[in-house]
This record gives sequence, C-alpha cells and structure tokens, in this order.
Amino acid sequence: MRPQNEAIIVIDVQNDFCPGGALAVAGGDEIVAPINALVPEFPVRVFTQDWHPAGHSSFATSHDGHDPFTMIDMPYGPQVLWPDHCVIGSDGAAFHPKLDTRHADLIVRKGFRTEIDSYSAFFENDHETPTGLEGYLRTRGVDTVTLVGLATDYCVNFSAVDAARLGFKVTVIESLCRAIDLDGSLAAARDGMKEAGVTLA
Ligand code: VGL
Ligand code: ZN
Repeated sequence: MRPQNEAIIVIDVQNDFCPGGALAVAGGDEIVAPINALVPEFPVRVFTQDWHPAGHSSFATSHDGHDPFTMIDMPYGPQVLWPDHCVIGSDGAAFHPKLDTRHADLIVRKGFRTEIDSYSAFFENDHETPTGLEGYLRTRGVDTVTLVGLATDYCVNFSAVDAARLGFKVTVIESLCRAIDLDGSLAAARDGMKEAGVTLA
C-alpha cells in the first residue's frame, strides 16, 4: 500500500472513449485491467466521468456549419468541437464495464454545464471554476497524485497540469493512458506537462 498522502485519479475510462465509442481512443480498453490492478495500492481513489447534457457546447452538432475536430472560439478561449459523447445517462457515458469502480472513494463528474467544457478534474475550461476535487484531496491529507486514463492529451493532460499548478506532486503513468493525438496534441501535451513539473512515468 502506498502512503496515506497519495491518491490515484482515474480519468474518464468510459465507453465513448473506448473502441466502438463515439469518441474512441485507440487502445482505450487495453488500460482497464492494469488500472484495476493498480488502484487498490492507493489509500485514496478518485475516478472521473465526462458527463455532458445533450446539446453541450463542446459538441460540433451544437454549432451549425462546424465539423467535429475543428476549433471554435468560446468566451473562455479556443475549444475543440467533438462528436457528441458522454451524454448524461447514456451507455457511452458509463464506465467501461470491466473497470472496477468498487474501488472508487469519490467519482467526480465534469462538463455538466452546457455552456462550458471541462477537461480537467480540477477546473472547468475557463481555468477558474473549481470542481471541488482540490478541497477533497487536501482535506484527506493528499499532496501526491498519480494519474491514469483517457485521453493522455486532453483530460489527463489538463488534470495533471492543474494538479501541478495547485502544488500537488504529480505523476502520469503514460503506459496506463491512451491519446487522441489531434494535430500534434500529444507531443504538445507531453511538453506542457513536463514544463509544469509533472513526472511522466
Ligand atoms: C475528453 C475530449 C472531450 C477526455 C473529454 O476525456 O480526454 N476529450 N471530452
Ligand atoms: Zn467531453
């Protein structure tokens, strides 16, 4: 067992990010078994779930004439438009059926406001509106976090960089993540994480 100050954060291991899903990440399902094996080593276990209302502003279908995987300017900054995914209550939004969520102490849902996306487990994409996870971790005495899940270059990356900026010691286990890799987003994410002081293991 890891020491009491260490948490694992399992990011968005949901059907829509696995093969066959609406925003499938190649090999997304390969990480499920090793994540199940790793989670019990940690005294604090947080899982996140991307959780969007139908008609969410990050969906290309909400913007006439815009295609998925293109950019749009939102009031809070540039935003990638995605295929409809992880719609609240849908099968695509459910955790991968083999993911052992019995281990979860806390499940954080994010992206549930129509007008703003939330990649990070800590802040929405305005980098300002908190999810409450920082307070949860601190009140449980956590100062060190390990991140795994989907997708390396979006939700794992944003969560890792925010955690590091908040002063947590952060490790991303890359072999337990898979990337979308849109226009060099994986290389940019790796550089950004290293720059923020995140350890890529
Ligand atoms: C994610 C794109 C849109 C992720 C979520 O979990 O990385 N990516 N919503
Ligand atoms: Zn999303």
